[in-house]
Amino acid sequence: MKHYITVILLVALLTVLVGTGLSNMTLMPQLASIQGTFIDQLFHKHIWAISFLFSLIVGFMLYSIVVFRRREDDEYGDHFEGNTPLEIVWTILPLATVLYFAYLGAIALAETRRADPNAYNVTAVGQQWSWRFDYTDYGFSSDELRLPANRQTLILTKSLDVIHSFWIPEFRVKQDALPGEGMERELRLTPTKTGTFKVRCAELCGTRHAYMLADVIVMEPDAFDQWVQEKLQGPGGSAEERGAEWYQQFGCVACHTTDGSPLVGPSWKGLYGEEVTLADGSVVVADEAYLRESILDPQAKIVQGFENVVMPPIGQSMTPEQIDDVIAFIKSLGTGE
Ligand code: HEC
Ligand SMILES: [Cu+2]
Repeated sequence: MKHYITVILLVALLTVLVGTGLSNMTLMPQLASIQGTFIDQLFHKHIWAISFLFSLIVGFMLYSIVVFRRREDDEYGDHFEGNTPLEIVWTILPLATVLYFAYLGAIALAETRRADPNAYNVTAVGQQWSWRFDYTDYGFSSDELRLPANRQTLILTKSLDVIHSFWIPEFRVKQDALPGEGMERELRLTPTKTGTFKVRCAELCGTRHAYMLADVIVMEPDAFDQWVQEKLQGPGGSAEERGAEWYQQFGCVACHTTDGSPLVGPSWKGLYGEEVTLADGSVVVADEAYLRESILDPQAKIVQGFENVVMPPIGQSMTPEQIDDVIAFIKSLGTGE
């Protein structure tokens, strides 16, 4: 009996030490959304559950190793087989714990999906290897995600090529972006802190997966409305300047450079008017028609040496004017001859 009391006290003490230690370590980035609070509450309960389990196992083990170690004059220990009451206890207790956590998890999941009827809509489009945000209520797109603080945004995720995953660690919640018609998924975000965060892709999606980041800027509602007004006016300037903007916004920048160094796709420097060798060995001149076709139907002509990467059909989400602007931008990067 004396042994049991000592071990129980030891386990209780260890639990408090380990649990307090883990709770005070900064295991997670700052919390910046309402949905994230439910995830953090779950984490908090898990930390105490694992602290107790750890202490139970390690406490019993250390105590036995020290107190019941073999001494010179020891006999062999008693031999016994099974202990029915103990087995019943260690089946029912873990089962009850797991069911309890499943229940907590289901409630937390429901809370993160709680809909605000005033939520406004943004479609997050993943493609290798960038994000684009379509503000469908307003009709413009952006390569950074700007959100007003303390208002819910309903994010629809989708992908143009492979499976990506939309994740802002400070907001905790995460959603896959899937390719294909009708495969959009919902994610609700209510940011609680202004500041700059990052969306990252949480699903390994190819060579430059680690660089698939986008800025998330949470703003005061007034500043957000002002930004919306600016975006609604569209980028001003010449066709080249607008083209440079689309180059960023539609994610061409993830695969094409403008300085001559090849990335995942060929560089655009000096591309216009150049003779391009295709995968089948034929040669074409990179005129406007070729560029337009390469953007709208990337698989029609494959450039030699780039057979292994599939350019996503981004051109289909661009307006003809935007494509004209991009072509003007490519022309401004010098001609082949
Ligand atoms: C995932 C990487 C990727 C992205 C993003 C991408 N491309 Fe490409 N692009 C390629 C690859 C690879 C090739 C070469 C193979 C081919 O012809 O399909 C290519 C070829 C091209 C060509 C022909 C280039 C040449 O040297 O003949 C043009 C023009 C082009 N892309 C335009 C665009 C535009 C405009 C965008 C953005 C709207 C874009 N690309 C986004 C990978 C990409
Ligand atoms: Cu990705």
